[in-house]
Amino acid sequence: MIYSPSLMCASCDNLKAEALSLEAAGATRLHLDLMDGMYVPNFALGLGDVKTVCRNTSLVTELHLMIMEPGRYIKMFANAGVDIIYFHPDSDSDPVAVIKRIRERGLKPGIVINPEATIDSMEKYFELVDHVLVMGVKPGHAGHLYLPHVDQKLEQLIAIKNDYNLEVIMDGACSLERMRRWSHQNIDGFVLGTSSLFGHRGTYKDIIDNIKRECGDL
Ligand code: S6P
Ligand code: MG
Repeated sequence: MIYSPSLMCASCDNLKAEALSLEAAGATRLHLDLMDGMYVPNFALGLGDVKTVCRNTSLVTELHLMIMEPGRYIKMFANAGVDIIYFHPDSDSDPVAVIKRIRERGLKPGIVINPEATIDSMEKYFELVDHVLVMGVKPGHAGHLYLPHVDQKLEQLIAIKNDYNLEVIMDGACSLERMRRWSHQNIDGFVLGTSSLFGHRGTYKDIIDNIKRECGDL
């Protein structure tokens, strides 16, 4: 199972130390949220933060772009050192070209499925990408409530993911209880935010160990 803490929920005063301690605590990937105030009404990490994290971890890094026209910036983010780039297909005029550009840089492409998007409308991208991030909340903020209708879409996606060799990760409102449930249903991983990791009592190691235990990984 992939456990990918979201650095926008960590202490931004010292992202290097946060990345190092999350890695030491047993995180298996690091999730980097980047916003432009246009595609979503918020801002999160910046390019400098992304570079800092990538420079200071040996973990795989996944960049979640919540920006308009992400295709313009693939080279910039590839140079920053990320391994996986997710984008929202409705944020670009030519999503297939974005996927191609990500691959040309030697990175792994992924798409993000918003709560209101149907699996059917996204299926055309499945054979082109390696990763799918399913939003359990509206993108743009941490700490929001899970939207229960996403359950049905996750089930639908999990049922076909092997046909396309896709990795499926849930982002947003991944509580301990929700992760326990989905870990038994062939999901590949979770983004850990305020619902399970940040702002909770205990060390990162204690909390991540407990999550792994609940998901049958320890
Ligand atoms: C939200 C962003 C996410 C959050 C994370 C927060 O737009 O893409 O990656 O950082 O999901 O988690 P939580 O548990 O606070 O909802
Ligand atoms: Mg995210």
